[in-house]
Formats: sequence, structure tokens, C-alpha cells
Amino acid sequence: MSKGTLVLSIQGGADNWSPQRWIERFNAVGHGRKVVLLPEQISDPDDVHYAAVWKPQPGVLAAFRNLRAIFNLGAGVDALMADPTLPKVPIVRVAVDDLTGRMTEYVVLHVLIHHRQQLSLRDDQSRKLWQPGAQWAAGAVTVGIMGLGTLGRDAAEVLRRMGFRLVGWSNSAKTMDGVECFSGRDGLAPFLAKTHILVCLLPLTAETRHILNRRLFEKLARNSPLGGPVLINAGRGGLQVEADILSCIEDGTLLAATLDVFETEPLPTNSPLWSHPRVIVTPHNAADTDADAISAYVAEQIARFEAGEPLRNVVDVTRGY
Ligand code: NDP
Ligand code: OXD
Repeated sequence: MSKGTLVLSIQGGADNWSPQRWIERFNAVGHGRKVVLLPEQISDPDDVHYAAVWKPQPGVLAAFRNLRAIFNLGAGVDALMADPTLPKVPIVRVAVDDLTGRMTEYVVLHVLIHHRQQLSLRDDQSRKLWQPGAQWAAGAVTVGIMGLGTLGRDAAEVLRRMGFRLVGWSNSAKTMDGVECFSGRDGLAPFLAKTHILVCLLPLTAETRHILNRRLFEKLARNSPLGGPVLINAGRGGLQVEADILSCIEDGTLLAATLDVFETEPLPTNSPLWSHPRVIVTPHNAADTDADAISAYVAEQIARFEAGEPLRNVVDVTRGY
């Protein structure tokens, strides 16, 4: 009897993320399950039981009537949610230690860059200026994390251990050791009023689109030892209004920003963000997931599912994440 086919639909990617490498990986962990890379012709569409996808073309999965689950090869499912023809089967997203650890590295790195005034020191170096300036303790800085999910919680825990003060914001109410937690629309303003460095690790949904705008930046705490509020966005580009970020840095509403994600990716070469001295641009690589870890995770989830156990990290499609 057929084990059922696994189809792959993977947009772009080079080297480790190339579609060919994904086929090799899924063949290695699939225990003989047939693996087909779309748009290759499928001889028996009804034999397709699983799909593993990254930004698939809308409609590409609609023909598979016997699909049992869709595995998104990343943490964010916004690209999938935008496809109204998606079969109504469970969608599983990636939540693995490898990705979480890499994101925490990124958040800690950029919090420290701003906390330790690395942009100014770099500028001084370029002008051969020896200017040690003022320094303050981590405990003088409050980091506010938007999104206390898999990624936000881990980053918060590590930053707290480093001595920063932590506040967090999420949809549902939470309690976390050493993190003052706020939730929902009503919790947003009090959360912002305490935040010196704002770290955004929200998913992109209808509710969060363009949430990082001027009105929000104006509510950030103005008593930061850094001299002004800082934004770090590693969630999605659709969360931010880039014109507002630039104008807020120009007029001092924001001191600086680190951006890993953009409204249009790759960031167009004519974007002023590229060359702004108070903006750090990274190419949506805050947390490149290890592809071996993901294929092993998908194979393990399929094995659980076929043994009658529940899938883990299933997306709530009504919330969109
Ligand atoms: P989770 O789903 O685990 O966490 C999402 C968090 O956001 C939850 O705490 C949730 O609240 C909160 N949230 C969602 N909507 C709202 C809202 N309207 N108001 C307040 N809080 C809200 O996701 P992850 O932590 O795994 O990932 C977060 C995002 O990071 C991904 O969706 C993706 O876009 C991005 N990402 C970026 C990467 C990069 O390289 N730049 C790599 C990987 C991910 P609650 O807990 O109450 O549900
Ligand atoms: C993800 C990403 O969502 O890499 O996993 O952006």
C-alpha cells in the first residue's frame, strides 16, 4: 500500500535552501515515502497526503483532495494565510530550538549594539575620535518585546538574565518570571510607556499589519538613557510603516532602528533605509533555520500524526498565526 506522497512547493532559495536540497533531505527522512517537487507533474494527485511549503504560489495545493496536513517550512505563516484556496487541513509551522536560538542571538546582538552605543562608536572610529562617553548598566534599560510566543519568550528570558528590565506584550494575558506582561489593545499603551528598546517579534496578521507606525512610536518611553527609543523589527516587513520609521528618526521620535524585514524584499536599492546612519539593515536573515532540523521535525510530526497523536504547533487560522 502507498505511504502517500509528500509534495514540496518551495519558492526561491540557494545553497542549503535550494529545492533540490530539500528533496534530498525529505528523501533521507521519509522512510521510502514518495517526494515530489512541484510543479513537477503528479501522476496520482489523490495519493498526496502531505505538503511541505515555503511561500507557495496561491492555488498550488488546491487540487490535492486527500491532503492531511500542510507543513510550513518557517515560523511565519502570513504567505500561506493569503491563499484563499488553501485546503482546510491542519497547518503546522516551525518551532524548533535551532531557529529560536538563532533569533535570540539576533535580538541580543542588536539590543547590545544600541545599548552599548555601537553606532556612535563606529562613527567616532571612522573619524579617529577617542570619545568613551557615558555608559549605563543594563538594568537602566527596559526592553519591550512585542510578541511573547516561541521566539519572544526565549529572547526575553536571555535578556533578563543579562540584567535588562523586561516588559512584554501579547494577545492573551501571560505571566513570566521577571517580565512585566501586558496584553490586548488596552495593554499596548502602558507597555509602550515603559519601553526604551522595542523588539518586534509579532506575526503579520490583519490585526498587526502596519502596527509599527508613528502613533505607536510616539507612545514609547522618552526617559531612555540611550537618548531616545530604539526599534528592532525581526517579525515581518508588513508590520512596519517605513516612511514613519524614517521620519521618526529624523525628528527624534526614534533614536535608531535595526530592521531585518521590509515591506518589499529584497529592500529596493533606492530605499533611504540602506544608507541611513541610524538604521541597521539585515537581509531577512535574523534566524535562518537549519534545513536538516526542519526536515527531521516534519518527519517526526508525520510519524506522530500517523500514530494517532496530535500535531504540534498547529496554526489557528482564525487568528492567522
Ligand atoms: P508565535 O506564534 O509563537 O508567537 C506570536 C506572539 O505574538 C504570541 O505571543 C501572540 O500572542 C502575539 N500576537 C499575535 N497577534 C497579536 C496581536 N494582535 N496583539 C498582541 N500580540 C499578538 O510566533 P513565533 O514567536 O514563533 O514567531 C513570531 C514571528 O517571527 C513569525 O510569525 C515570523 O513572522 C517572525 N520570524 C522572523 C524570522 C526572521 O528571520 N526575521 C524568523 C522566524 C520568525 P499570544 O501568545 O497571546 O497568542
Ligand atoms: C520564518 C522566517 O518565518 O524565516 O521562519 O522568516
